[in-house]
Amino acid sequence: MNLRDTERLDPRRFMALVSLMAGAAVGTACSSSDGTTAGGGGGGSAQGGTGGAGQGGTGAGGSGGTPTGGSAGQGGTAGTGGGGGATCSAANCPGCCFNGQCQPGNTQVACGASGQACAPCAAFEHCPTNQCVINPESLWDVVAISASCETTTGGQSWDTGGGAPDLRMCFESPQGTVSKCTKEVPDQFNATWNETIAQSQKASLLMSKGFALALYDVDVAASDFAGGLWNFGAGDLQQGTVTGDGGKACNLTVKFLPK
Ligand SMILES: [Ca+2]
Repeated sequence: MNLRDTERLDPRRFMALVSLMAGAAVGTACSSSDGTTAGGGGGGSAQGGTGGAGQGGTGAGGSGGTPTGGSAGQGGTAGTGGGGGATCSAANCPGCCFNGQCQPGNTQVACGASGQACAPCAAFEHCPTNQCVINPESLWDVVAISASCETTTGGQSWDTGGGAPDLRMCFESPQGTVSKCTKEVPDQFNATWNETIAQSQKASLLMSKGFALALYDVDVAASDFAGGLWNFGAGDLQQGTVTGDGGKACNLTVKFLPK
């Protein structure tokens, strides 16, 4: 049918024909629309399937092989490094060695230098320069242990009319200023006290020159200086027990006890 045919149609048939053509057009449009939708849906499914398969394949390939192999190789290298650590020594470690590993070597619990084995310091020590030294803040008790005197002092008898000295030991801080003394042991050339005459003294004070331990022969008029110890150093504190006479007739023994 063409328009020339429709020109010969009577109006009623023409309208019927127009309605029929409109219906066909709508039908075609609906059919076309459905097809397109169905096609689109199908495409979407196809794309989803392809995408999923592709990703799955890629993932399996990635995790499966080559990267894992590479990691294993690195593990082997690390093992070699551990072997090197086992030979921690002065050649490769300025600090100290612990379990084959080089440590800084400047802590109270792991102190040392030049590849030495790490060692802990005593509680009264610290390790600022890779060796254990007295911590100036550490606290100590000072114990008067004993004294032992010659029978004369400077060729003279100890007391008027002869006899032995009357001994007591004193903690002086600063030197020359008596802080605390032991009890007096009268008329003896030797005395033993084991008395604490200073408590909780800082090492920084004990290692200074402003502190002394002095032994006196107690007299009614004025006590005579009979021996003394002063100018203590870190070695004295580490040694603990110190004996000396200060150039006088009596030896005295003291002990430093860390708190
Ligand atoms: Ca006396």
